[in-house]
Amino acid sequence: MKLMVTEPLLPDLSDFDKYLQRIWTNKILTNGGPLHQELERELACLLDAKHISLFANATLALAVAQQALGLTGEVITTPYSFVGTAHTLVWNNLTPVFIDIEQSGFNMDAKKIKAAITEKTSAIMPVHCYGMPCNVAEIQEIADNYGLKVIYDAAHAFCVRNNGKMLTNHGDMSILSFHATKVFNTFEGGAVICNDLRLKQQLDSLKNFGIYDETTVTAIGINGKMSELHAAVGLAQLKNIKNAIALRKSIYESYAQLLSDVQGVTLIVPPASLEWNYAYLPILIDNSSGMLRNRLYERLKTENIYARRYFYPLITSHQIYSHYKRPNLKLENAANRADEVLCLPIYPSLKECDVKSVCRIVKDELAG
Ligand code: T4K
Repeated sequence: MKLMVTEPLLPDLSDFDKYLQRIWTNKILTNGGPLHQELERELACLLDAKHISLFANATLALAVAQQALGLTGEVITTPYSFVGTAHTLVWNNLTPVFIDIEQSGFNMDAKKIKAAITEKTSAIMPVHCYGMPCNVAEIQEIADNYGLKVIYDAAHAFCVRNNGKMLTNHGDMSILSFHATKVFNTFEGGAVICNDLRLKQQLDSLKNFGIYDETTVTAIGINGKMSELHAAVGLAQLKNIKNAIALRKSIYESYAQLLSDVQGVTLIVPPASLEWNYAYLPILIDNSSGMLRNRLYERLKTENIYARRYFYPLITSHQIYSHYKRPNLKLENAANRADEVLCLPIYPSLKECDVKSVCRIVKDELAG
């Protein structure tokens, strides 16, 4: 049997069916229908969000959010992310300016932001990688001092609380992904969280072609709407989400215990202030230029275990991004992390015996 890096959370079919009955009865399939509205309300409550706008996926949500904030010129971001993060900037004719991540950790190094600011900079777009919090206080202070917007790619940060506050309530906007591979999924989907009603109205307009009413179009929008079917999946998923995160936590704890005595392997240790969502299980393999990590990755594959190297290669290592690299902005930590990281399988239905098998192979390969 194959073990993949993740397996999607699926709702109980009978719960889902109740929502399908409602769609079939009221015949509203999309365009902000009743299930869409209900999911927005339920998510706002779960995530302590003032305003939330659902989208067809996080990529469209990021792109529309950048337009709603009126970003121009350059946006400071991280090379250690999914390519979609940077793609959205380029699609909006913005220039991504990549800065390094922290020496230990996975997120943008706030200390490196100032050196990247120019007269063209309009925003900072950090990523809460694996749902681990960025240095939100320092990032906000710099943004305030320089008059910049902050837009968090929080694709991994569903339901993460730090120091008692939802991580998605920082910055001007936070974007969540509800893709099949995420902690909470609507098959495909995403959302923008913000504190400003005017921005929420703008997001809602932009994701619906900029239509104001039957005869008035006020913005050059796009179709970024979430359908009623996807909202139905989301509503049915919500019934089980806390349990799903609890199961992820216990799987993380098994890994942490089983790998604790393995030399050269480092796991994320969530600080006491953090209520994490255990979205990913990245381990760092202490080695030079990724050789040992790659050997382990291949060995796991031969045993039918499909770990993933999120995020190798760095965004800036792709030819299409090479000309965005700035010689004065070194990306050494990000390059090292990309060579060290391996994300092991983690998902609510993963069995304890499978965790043991993965750890046995990790130990065996690294000892050999
Ligand atoms: N920002 C960040 C920081 C992100 O990580 C992402 C997405 C985005 C923005 C954009 O969000 P969306 O626009 O997608 O909402 C996956 C996902 O496709 C992608 O959503 C995700 N990040 C990225 C980190 O991972 P791949 O290329 O690894 O996907 P794939 O198809 O290889 O799936 C991984 C494993 O999951 C498979 O081996 C098996 C399992 N799987 C996957 C799917 C799609 C299933 O069991 N069932 C499924 O339906 O990119």
